[in-house]
Amino acid sequence: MIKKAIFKCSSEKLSQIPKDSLRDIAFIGRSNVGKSSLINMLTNHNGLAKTSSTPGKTKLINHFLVDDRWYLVDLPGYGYARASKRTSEKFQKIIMDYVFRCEKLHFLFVLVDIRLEPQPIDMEFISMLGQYQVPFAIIFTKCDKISAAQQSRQVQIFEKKLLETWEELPTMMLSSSLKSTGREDIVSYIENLIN
Ligand SMILES: Nc1nc2c(ncn2[C@@H]2O[C@H](COP(=O)(O)OP(=O)(O)O)[C@@H](O)[C@H]2O)c(=O)[nH]1
Ligand SMILES: [Mg+2]
Repeated sequence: MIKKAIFKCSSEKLSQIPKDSLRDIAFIGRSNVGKSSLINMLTNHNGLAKTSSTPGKTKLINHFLVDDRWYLVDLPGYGYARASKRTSEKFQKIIMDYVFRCEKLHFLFVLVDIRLEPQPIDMEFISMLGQYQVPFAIIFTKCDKISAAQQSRQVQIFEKKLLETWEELPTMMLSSSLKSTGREDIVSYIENLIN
């Protein structure tokens, strides 16, 4: 259970993130995927991460100190650059620096909108996580928007897509911030990572 979550700092570059030895558990996904809503739901703290219906608002790395033990990290969204751009331009420099070069990062949750077909930018990002061996799991968001049957269908389609390039599937969890679905699963998963 998460008892206390407090805002620690916003960073626009790696040199500004906390310098202590506490581990980072970070959340990333395309803009508008429901990242801020999920963070607020997990921490039971409605105003913690700012939610917005305007995509692409968060450009900074936000650290929240949880129970004085670990950092929950809200990363900027990706997915608004055109597909023709090079990878390094598609994902902002700060995302590249943090996700692929920062040792403070202990585990990454990649958020995926359950309603969408597998998006090339998500698949590309996930395959880079494989190349760089960044430990991650997938959280499907906004599950309240479709039926249980549709949810399993969407997950199956996603799994099939992943199995085109991956031998093993990562952990996948379902969530709805609106209904607080997935809260216990995700929080206990994090507790296992931290303990
Ligand atoms: N129905 C539903 N809407 C959601 C859910 N999570 C987020 N949203 C909505 O999706 C929009 C984007 O959410 P936000 O958390 O700001 O996304 P972010 O850009 O990834 O941080 C907002 O209008 C939210 O109210 C969810 O679980 N269910
Ligand atoms: Mg946000």
